[in-house]
Amino acid sequence: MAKPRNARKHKNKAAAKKSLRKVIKLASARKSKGKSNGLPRPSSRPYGQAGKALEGVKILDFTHVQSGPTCTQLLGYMGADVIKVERPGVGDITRAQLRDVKGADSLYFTMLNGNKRSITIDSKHPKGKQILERLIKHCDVLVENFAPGALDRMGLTWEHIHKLNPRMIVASVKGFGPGPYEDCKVYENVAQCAGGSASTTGFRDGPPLVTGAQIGDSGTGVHVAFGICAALYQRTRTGRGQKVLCAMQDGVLNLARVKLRDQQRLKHGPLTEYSQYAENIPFGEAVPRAGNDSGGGQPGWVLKCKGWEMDPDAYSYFITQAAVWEAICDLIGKPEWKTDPDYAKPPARLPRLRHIFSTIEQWTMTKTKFEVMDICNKLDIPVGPILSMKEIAEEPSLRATGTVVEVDHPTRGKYLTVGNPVKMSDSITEVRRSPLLGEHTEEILSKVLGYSAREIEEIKASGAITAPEKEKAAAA
Ligand code: CAO
Repeated sequence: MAKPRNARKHKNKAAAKKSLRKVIKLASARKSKGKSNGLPRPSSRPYGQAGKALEGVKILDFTHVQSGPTCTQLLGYMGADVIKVERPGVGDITRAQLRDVKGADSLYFTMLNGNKRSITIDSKHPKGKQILERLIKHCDVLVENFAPGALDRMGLTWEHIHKLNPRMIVASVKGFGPGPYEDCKVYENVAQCAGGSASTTGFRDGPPLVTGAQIGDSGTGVHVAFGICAALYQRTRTGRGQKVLCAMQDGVLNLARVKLRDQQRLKHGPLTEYSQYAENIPFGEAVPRAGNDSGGGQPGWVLKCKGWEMDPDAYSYFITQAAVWEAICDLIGKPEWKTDPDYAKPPARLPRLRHIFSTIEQWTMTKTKFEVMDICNKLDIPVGPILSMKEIAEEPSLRATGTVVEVDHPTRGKYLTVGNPVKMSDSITEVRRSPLLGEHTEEILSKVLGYSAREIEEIKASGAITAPEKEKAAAA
């Protein structure tokens, strides 16, 4: 039976309205997609309250000593959930190294393992392996710095990990990359020597020197953290993990690259900014040690300041930057050097740098290093006081920015640590103390991996997360 005309008209109108609404919705979705590139709209939350940069990223931290822990602590500072796996009863070897408080975790450990949770697992125990495999499935990144081959010997080859979790990023620190030394164990100073830092550090007439900054360990940890963040970003497109490797030799060389620059410059003549040139001492085939010469194009040197006779750190670094040469001449009472052809232009000054710096030192010795800083900075002359670790520890501005942080610890009390040196306006770092050995074992087994209370009791009884009494006693 035919419908009444009115009813049909009504239905057509409603359908037309519906399809119009659909078109408008589609168009506006396309429009907003086009505007935001398909990415989330900017958060309306105030800066610093929209979570942390790496929130949601889960790190299986299989690191020890310094290089790996530096990396995972930085990731923790950025908001990642870092689960540190340690050997039952012993833990990271640094817990007991260079101990200053009897029975408490050392500063070596506590200052490199903040913002982490600790679980003890015997990775060679069959049940321990099962737990590790669950962690691999749960986490985004595995970071390790075992000796070459150790991870494979645990049965955790790249192929196996990738099969368990194709999205997992496996990041490693090793001493050397593929080549003649790839199987060697490496510590900080070995890397400084192999990466070109030691041969170019120190005074020309002395032996090679290692630096106080841990460029081999901590420096490589920073490089790996960078690699992990890049791999996480790439994974958003590819959907798969990858291996990330930074060899300590390569990390040090990256930081010493200006010396490889100078090695190549040597072919074209002497390195005129090195004091050796001013002293008329011929250059050999390799970049020499340059004492306190500046590594850049502006000559510099360390100069004594008032009190140097008693205070080993009463020194200032002074840079004779060409742009402020006239101000330097006025400051040190040598206005005639502004026009003297032997001093007025940088190339003329190069053979006279020794005399120039000793003349400037006559002036700096009349001032404290902080007075030198105040006076010179007003004139735009680049200088730097040689700060002792005591001065750095007590410096209020470093406390205010969170670069030096005091943390409370249940067994050792308060200690200072270095907070996040990278400041971000929308990812604020809260520094948390390092965990006690195995402090979060049960929490991770139950809340992260979903083991039941009965299963946890079985795991405990199996010996996979607890150490034999002998080992516990040795570690205490
Ligand atoms: N359960 C059971 N066994 C564990 C374990 C756990 N949770 N964690 C580690 N182990 C085992 C490893 O499997 C390894 O056993 P195998 O030798 O049988 O394979 C053993 O502990 C020792 O590991 P390691 O060889 O890495 O440690 P080491 O003290 O002998 O060497 C270091 C230390 C740093 C020289 C070496 O790890 C290395 O060269 N790492 C790479 C470079 C690096 O990071 N160096 C910087 C260190 S900071 O100065």
